[in-house]
Formats: sequence, C-alpha cells, structure tokens
Amino acid sequence: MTPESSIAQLLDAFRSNSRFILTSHARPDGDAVGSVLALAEVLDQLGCETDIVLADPVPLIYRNLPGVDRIRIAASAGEGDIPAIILECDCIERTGLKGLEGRRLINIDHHASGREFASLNWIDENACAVAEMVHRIAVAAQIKITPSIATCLYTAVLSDTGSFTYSSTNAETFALAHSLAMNGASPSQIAREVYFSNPASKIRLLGVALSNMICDGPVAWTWVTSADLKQTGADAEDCEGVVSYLIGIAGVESAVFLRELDSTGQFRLSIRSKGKVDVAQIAESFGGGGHRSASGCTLDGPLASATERILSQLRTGLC
Ligand SMILES: [Mn+2]
Repeated sequence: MTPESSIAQLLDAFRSNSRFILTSHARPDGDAVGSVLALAEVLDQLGCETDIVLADPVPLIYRNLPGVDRIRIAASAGEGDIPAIILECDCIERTGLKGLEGRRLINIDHHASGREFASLNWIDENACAVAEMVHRIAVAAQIKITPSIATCLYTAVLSDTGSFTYSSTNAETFALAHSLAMNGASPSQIAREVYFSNPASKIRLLGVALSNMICDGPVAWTWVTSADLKQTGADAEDCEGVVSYLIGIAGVESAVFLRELDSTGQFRLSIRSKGKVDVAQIAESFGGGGHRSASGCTLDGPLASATERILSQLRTGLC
C-alpha cells in the first residue's frame, strides 16, 4: 500500500469515529510521548474525543511538553470497544496495556520489526520517527500545525534521530524540522528540556556505567546492577542514553548496555550499531525489537550469561 492510500484510510477512520483510545509503547520515549500528544491534537481538530493512555510515566525531560497532562497512566485501556490507535508498537503487548484485545486497532509504526497486527496498519520503516508520519497525517488532513503540535513533533524527531545523527536522518528530516520551527517549535528551548534538564542521579549512574565499561575491539559493553541504581539514587529512566557513550568510541561497531531489573533476575538490554551489524534482528531473536542501529530486548540473568549471549551475537554479526 502506498503511504498516500494508508493516510487516506487513516483519515477515513478518524472521520468515521468520534472517540479513540491513543497509546504507544511501555517505557515511552520522546517519539512515543511527542507523537501521541501531537496526534491527539490533530484528532481534537478533526472533532474526535481522545483518551491518551500509557502504561508507564512520561520521562522527566518530556514532562513540560504541551498537553502532557492529558496523558493518563494506567495498566488497562479500560472497558468498552472504542477503537484504539497504537503508535510505535509491533504487537499489542508492547503497549504494556490490558484491555486492547477485541477493539478495532489502528497501528502506526516506523520500526524495522513492525508487524501488521491491527485492522489498519501503516508501517513506514523509512520515517525517521513516528512523528514524521503524524505530521504527514496532519498535512493531509489540512489541519493547523499549532505551536504545541510543532513542539511535540520536533521533540520526537530530535530524540528519535539521536539529535539528527542516525542513518534515518536525511534532507526530508530537515525539511520537517524547518517546517516545525516555522510553526512555532523552538529548537533551543526544546534542546534545553531534552539535554540540559537531567537529574544529578542520572549523571552519577552514568559514572558507574562508564567505569564498568569493557571495550574489546569492535564491541563495547557495560552494565549496572540494581544495587548500583540504589546507591546512585537512579531509576530506570536515568539509564536512557548510557549506551550512546559506548557506541561513540572510535572503532566500536556495536555496543550494549545491560541494566539489572529488580527482583526478576533479568536484564534489560539497549543495543546500538554503527551500521555493520543489524541489531534489530539480534534483538528480535531474543524477543525484543527496534531499528537496524538501535534496539532493545530482555535476557535472563545472571549477568555473565546474559553478557555472553549478546556478545556472541554481536561478534557473529561482525564476521
Ligand atoms: Mn520512534
């Protein structure tokens, strides 16, 4: 299906329903939060009532986004059969929400691991962020791109492209950024919120992670334990971005950060690649997902065996 016909089908659905549940993945990132907020405002303008539900809280750095108070944090989408729009997920389980089964589902995603699990699916692997797809919907619907929509979408694009550095960044990304800035997104203000508003606990945790780091030829890895988190006063959210420092090392082709999950004995992995290794495929083989150059999955402990399993995959990928 062409993007144009996908968008036309989406707009049909938006115009023929007056209420929607809108959600994205558990542990939401900038694209998840920015895109749900922007799409909710698009739906407002189309005359729809939208209930935004996320399974996990909005990270601190996105808490000043316009409209953020509309987001309800809940374990369930609730009762009833209102259709649900799911952003950035390859299956309904990824939302972390109960109560989505049996509803009419609309799936908008840009992951390599994207799957057509809904009755209406638009998956565009070439989009730099789901925010780019939301923008295309807004333009096609001829709605007004308000400063708040522009701010949410710009934040999503900025974070999902790694500050305009990932391979998904191209001329269209900058055309989009230009258009959003023209419509009221402030690049400096958004950068201040996203990059210069970290809690001290995050930087302390980063110190621990960097001192644990092992760099062996083209592969770098590090970890933090639950005890490290406790000691630094950090939480799961503070672990975001640690892996970027590892993939930032010259000569490193792939990197992984392992975070011990409380009580389960499992580890959450963030995996990055400069392009030679397809880390989406590796994450998928472990039940996770993501993009060719940025992905994640969960592995059973102990640490030594989780590390061995992921490293052997990364090394095989480099052969
Ligand atoms: Mn995304």
